[in-house]
Amino acid sequence: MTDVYTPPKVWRWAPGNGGAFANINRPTAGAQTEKELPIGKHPLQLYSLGTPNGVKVTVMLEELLAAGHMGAEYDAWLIKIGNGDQFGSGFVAINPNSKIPALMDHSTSTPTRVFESGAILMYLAEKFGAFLPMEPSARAECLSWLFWQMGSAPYLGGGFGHFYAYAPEKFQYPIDRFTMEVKRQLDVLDQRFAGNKFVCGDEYTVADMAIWPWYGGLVLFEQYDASEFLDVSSYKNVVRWAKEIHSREPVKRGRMVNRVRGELHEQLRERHDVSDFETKTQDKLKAAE
Ligand SMILES: N[C@@H](CCC(=O)N[C@@H](CS)C(=O)NCC(=O)O)C(=O)O
Repeated sequence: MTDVYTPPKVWRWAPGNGGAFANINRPTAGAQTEKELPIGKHPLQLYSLGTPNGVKVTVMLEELLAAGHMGAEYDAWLIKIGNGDQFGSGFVAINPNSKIPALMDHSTSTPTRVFESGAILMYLAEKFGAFLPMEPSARAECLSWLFWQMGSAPYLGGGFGHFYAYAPEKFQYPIDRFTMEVKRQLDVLDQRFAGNKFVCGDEYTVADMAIWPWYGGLVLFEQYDASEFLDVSSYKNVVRWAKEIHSREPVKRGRMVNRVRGELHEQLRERHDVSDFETKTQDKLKAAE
């Protein structure tokens, strides 16, 4: 590193010092604009975007529906975080932390808000009695991996992804620091999947749904353009598990919802009905224009 930064006594915000996310990030919380959220016809209203944190929840909802839990029908509304939708008053009322995903359950006597993807997965698993074991030891194992993901992914996204892919300049120190950590995490998973079909054992659970969009994205979908840099193909057990999860139809559908990047036929920007997968993907909407 050539430039040496000496921190001032007191840090002060200068608009624009947030790198790639400078336009939307600031050091304060709370609503910045008055904006109500739309409410659709289904019991569950999801306000999200097809990032790894968003995909966890749409995969869970599609899995619940595929397993016959029709109370999991949902409307998925698009929150454009690049435009600052997460700072509208309606969104902040559901998530004071202004981050997707956020869920409202209108089937309870007064609507229930849930934010943080791990909390949403647990809420849905408990509400429908699915994808989270009941037996205490198996449940503890599952929750351990679910919370492992919640603690680990910020090193992958906020640490490695930010400094390797998004930071305005490449600095060796943070890239070394977070690459080492992400490779360690991949090795944790690789060792786990050496003897287990799914992360908690034989059963597919919310922990797999939480881990897959992040670490599956890394080994299957060139997340951060880092496959070669991280030598992801050497984590053979993670690749085997990631492919197995991706072969599930509900996972394929969940990955399409609120997606705004990639192939047009894989982008279902808003989902209000199961038929939308056939009729409302971006390729179909564009062809009808
Ligand atoms: N721990 C949170 C993280 C959520 C999160 O970081 N969401 C990002 C998109 S993946 C976001 O909404 N960012 C908007 C912002 O930072 O203003 C969760 O798992 O729900």
